[in-house]
Amino acid sequence: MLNLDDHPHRRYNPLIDEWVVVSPHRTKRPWLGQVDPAPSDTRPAYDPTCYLCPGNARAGGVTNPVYTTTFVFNNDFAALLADEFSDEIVVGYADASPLLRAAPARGICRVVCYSPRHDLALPQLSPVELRAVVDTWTDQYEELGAVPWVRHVLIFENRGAMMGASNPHPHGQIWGTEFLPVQFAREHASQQRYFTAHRRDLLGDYLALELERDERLVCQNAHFVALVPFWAAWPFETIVIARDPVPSLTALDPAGRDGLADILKQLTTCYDALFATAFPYSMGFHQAPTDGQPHPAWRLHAHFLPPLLRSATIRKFMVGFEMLGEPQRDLTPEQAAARLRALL
Ligand code: H2U
Ligand code: ZN
Repeated sequence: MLNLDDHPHRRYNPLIDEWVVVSPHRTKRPWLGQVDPAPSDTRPAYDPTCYLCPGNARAGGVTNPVYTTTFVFNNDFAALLADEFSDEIVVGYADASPLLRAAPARGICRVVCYSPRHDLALPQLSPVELRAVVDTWTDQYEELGAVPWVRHVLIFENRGAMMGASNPHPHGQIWGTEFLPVQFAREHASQQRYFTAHRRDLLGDYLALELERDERLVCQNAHFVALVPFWAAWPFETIVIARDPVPSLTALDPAGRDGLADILKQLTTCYDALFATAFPYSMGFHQAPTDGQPHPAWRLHAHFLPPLLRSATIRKFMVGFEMLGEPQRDLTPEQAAARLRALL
């Protein structure tokens, strides 16, 4: 029988219909790589040169208000524009070869500062402050989703220079788009397919399995569960799943919002403790498209995709086989979950 703790194998990711190679036998190999000390991270509460701190000028020339809670603004260097659309453009593409396809991409890009404090991050925010972040995300999902042509809203955060964050001030981004981005579209299709076949939602069934097996759970509360998915590609990747069949942030009641704030604090605290560093990651929420339709196939969840593997400076590279073949990991998701759980 295939022993998932010992034998090289592949695991299936039903959310995006992809496979990942797991090589558990390799975690026993000797490690000769260097382990560097964690980079020191001492920041002032206010940085006069930070373009996100209250009262400071941004690169675009606008001055931030002296905000005291969260603060949202339109990205001064937005990747997508709201007015970049006309029938003329679309007609132009109609003549192109199927091998030279293009499509208009309309969008609204915003930046959300989580706190006026330059030196804090999600794990250091108080439950009340974290709840304000959850409320802001929810309002933004609702507001951008209400724009008639916006069909999808992605709330995400790049944390740390390793993940390309341009500034350590605690912040994330929100992109409302007319198109459904590919990763989201895959999850959308998978969840729809599953719901059509079973009349139950994919992540609800998956969560029930994980709660029963108790092998990959990291932390939980009455409203959310954080776990290392069976098919995790990044070493310490996690997924945060709503216990109730809520398709989006807007469907959470006040207790659910507090629950989300709490699970984010628990999980990011574990992460920072793992390698005694401000743990870098890309994280983001997947939720129902904003097309005004009911979405019973959808369950609100967040993905945390952190690159670190062995220490504050030794990361997993998704290169070679991963880029040209499919993702590969050594540490098993079960081992990763046990290590994170031990830090609670
Ligand atoms: P990241 O750290 O995740 O890259 O997000 C920072 C965003 O902030 C980035 O998209 C925007 C950048 O365009 N930005 C402004 O809108 N105004 C500024 O003054 C600097 C950065
Ligand atoms: Zn700042």
